[in-house]
Amino acid sequence: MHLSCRSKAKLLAVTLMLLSTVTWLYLGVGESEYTQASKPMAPHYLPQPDSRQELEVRLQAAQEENRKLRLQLEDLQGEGLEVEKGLERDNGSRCEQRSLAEKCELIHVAIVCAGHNSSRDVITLVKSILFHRRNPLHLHMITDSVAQTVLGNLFRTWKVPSLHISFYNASELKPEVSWIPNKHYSGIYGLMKLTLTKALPTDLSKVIVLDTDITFVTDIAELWAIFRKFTDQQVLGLVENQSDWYLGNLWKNHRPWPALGRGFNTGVILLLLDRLRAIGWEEMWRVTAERELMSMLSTSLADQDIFNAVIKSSPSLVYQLPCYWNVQLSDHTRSEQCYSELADLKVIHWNSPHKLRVKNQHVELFRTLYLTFLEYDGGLLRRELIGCPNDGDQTDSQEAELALLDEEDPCYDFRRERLASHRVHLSFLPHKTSSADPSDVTLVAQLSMDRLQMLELICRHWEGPMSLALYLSDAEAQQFLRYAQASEILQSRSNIGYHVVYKEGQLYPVNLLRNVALRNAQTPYVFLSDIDFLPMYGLYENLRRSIAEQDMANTLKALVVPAFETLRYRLSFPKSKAELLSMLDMGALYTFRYHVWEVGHAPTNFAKWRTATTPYHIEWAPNFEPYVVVKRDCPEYDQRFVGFGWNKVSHIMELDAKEYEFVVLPNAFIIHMPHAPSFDISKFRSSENYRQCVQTLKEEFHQDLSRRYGSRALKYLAVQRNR
Ligand SMILES: *[C@@H]1O[C@H](CO)[C@@H](O)[C@H](O)[C@H]1NC(C)=O
Ligand SMILES: *[C@@H]1O[C@H](CO)[C@@H](O)[C@H](O)[C@H]1NC(C)=O
Ligand SMILES: *[C@@H]1O[C@H](CO)[C@@H](O)[C@H](O)[C@H]1NC(C)=O
Ligand SMILES: CC(=O)N[C@H]1CO[C@H](CO)[C@@H](O)[C@@H]1O
Repeated sequence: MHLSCRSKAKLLAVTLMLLSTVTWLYLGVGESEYTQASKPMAPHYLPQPDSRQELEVRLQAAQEENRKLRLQLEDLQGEGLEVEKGLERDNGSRCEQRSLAEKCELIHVAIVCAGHNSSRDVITLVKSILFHRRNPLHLHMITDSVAQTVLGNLFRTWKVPSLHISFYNASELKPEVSWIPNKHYSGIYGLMKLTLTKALPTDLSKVIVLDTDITFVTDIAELWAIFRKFTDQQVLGLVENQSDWYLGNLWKNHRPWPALGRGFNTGVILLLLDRLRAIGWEEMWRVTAERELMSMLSTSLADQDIFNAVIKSSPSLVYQLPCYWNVQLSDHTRSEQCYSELADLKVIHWNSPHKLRVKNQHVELFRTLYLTFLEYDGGLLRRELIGCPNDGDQTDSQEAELALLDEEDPCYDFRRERLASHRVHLSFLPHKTSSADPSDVTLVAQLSMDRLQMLELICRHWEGPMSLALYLSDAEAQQFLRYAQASEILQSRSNIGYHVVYKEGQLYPVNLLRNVALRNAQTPYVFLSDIDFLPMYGLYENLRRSIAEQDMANTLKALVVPAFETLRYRLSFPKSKAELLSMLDMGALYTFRYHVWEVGHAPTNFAKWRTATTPYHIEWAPNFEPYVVVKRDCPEYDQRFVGFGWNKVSHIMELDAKEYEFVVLPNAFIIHMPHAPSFDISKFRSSENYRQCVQTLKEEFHQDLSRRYGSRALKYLAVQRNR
């Protein structure tokens, strides 16, 4: 079937509109569910039964959408190519004939990225590039320390084949541009684009430079191919600025930097690095900037002003790119005039700190495109086969390990889950925990979407730092972002690290999540809690004092915080130990899991705790799983335990094997709030196979312990045999 370009554009539009409806419906449900929780609440807890099932259903719907969208977009691309081939012959088309890069040619892209917000934005850009690309890619990231940590970790865990990443330290480039006064929101980082000839490796001859607020609608290889059209003089490929800024007539006495006509936009740049180096680019922009600054005092548009001033003096340096390579959506632009057909559109540039709130007749469509990539399952992008040599060895070794697994093994699902590689986005929201307190302690916990409403509650009970791992899909991560940004309570806190672990596979990777939260705590001590617990008021202060009093720095101790539970959805939270004890006597509270799993906390010795006024030592016993405060460098959780069962018990056992001393705190407590049973618990209760598998994993864990800790660990094997 041959579609004309016009019908191709229409099909694209219809597809996206349809998707947009689904997306907003989907988000709408999510929002109404959480607005309830964002209202101020007394220390009561409102249950959300069935939310898990709803979530499952919604998730499946979203995944289905992802799949459909992908197929549709791929169809369009396939047809597009055929159409274009046909048109080459019979001429007279509005579709630009497209020439691509060589097959398997490595495409280089440079991006300056600093801070938490840009680290999030750039992922959407990268997803849109990966979605359309057919070539191996090398990303050159100029980053500050925040972005380097976030993105370094993200790409390492993402494991996209045929994607190479290099990081360059932005702090080291600062002196090159910090002398330039600048008023643009991109700050000093925008100016760093001027220094790329120096910052990037000298053997790199050309690079595409992109702002973080860009979305690709086509294969980046098409843009790369344009380098071939440069004449001998040309070193920069740029799109004209689509606003009237540089015409200098926006308001009275508006005096922009000098530019050729409307000037050029630097959101998308083709940089011919080797020739720029040869003509002395560095000297050229510096001299120009110094000269202009004598009369201009500062730049308004950062690097863009300087690029334009250089071009004004040497117009022959520029290859003017067709404007659809950078459709700029900012306040006073005339972006619609740029493309006559939606199908011509190649790159959308949001071009404003207030993304998505700009005027353009197609803005709904653009918004949908943007949201699509925002929520697109990044995991799908790693399965793309590029078919070029040296496609990521990582995937090969992972596949080799997977291949070794026996599918007949009743624990196959567990073992496979353990090999799954989850993308991890550390510090999804800005935060800083810099504390000089040597006794400082971070609350460590993990959660998924259905426990989001606990965050504000915990914030009311714990003012100290928190490190939280969130298990989310890409779409849920955006819901979480909106939730967090709308919550006054969460916004008022800068000491919470939210680390997103993206969903993959069928089983809940509980210990992976705990380890992500644990490893990314930034204080010397951690309180290993669970998201369903509310700490007593003042626990943060209490723990820091206890850490100092117990000389935790010079001893190997685990401080036990006794755990209680309420089965009541509305609980007036006890303000003191005395109040707690009387509620215990009245049956408003119980010791944790009293009815279902008493052994889990029995060693805490609640009878003794009632009257204790000083910390007391207790002995480990089988199945003990208390909530403890330990040094941050404690052993990690064993990730073979996924889903429900034995995930915490194994950790406490290992602390015991390492000879941690368990000490119960007499004036500290936490209370578990009720909730509907989680998905994995139901599975555990209903499946004989699941239980047997946990048993098998337990045995393997015991064997590992004795291997690592020798005769000391024999007691665990003995315990197991006696059961
Ligand atoms: C191709 O298009 C050009 C410009 O639209 C036109 O002048 C030319 O006659 C066309 N050639 C053929 C073979 O149709
Ligand atoms: C990051 O984004 C948030 C929400 O949009 C905003 O309030 C904050 O100022 C941004 N931070 C920086 C450093 O731009
Ligand atoms: C980047 O450079 C700065 C200044 O030279 C240095 O303090 C910092 O540790 C470097 N960061 C990384 C991640 O190498
Ligand atoms: C690339 C670009 O759009 N540059 C500037 C053009 O002018 C507007 C002002 O109207 C600036 O906001 C843009 O940054």
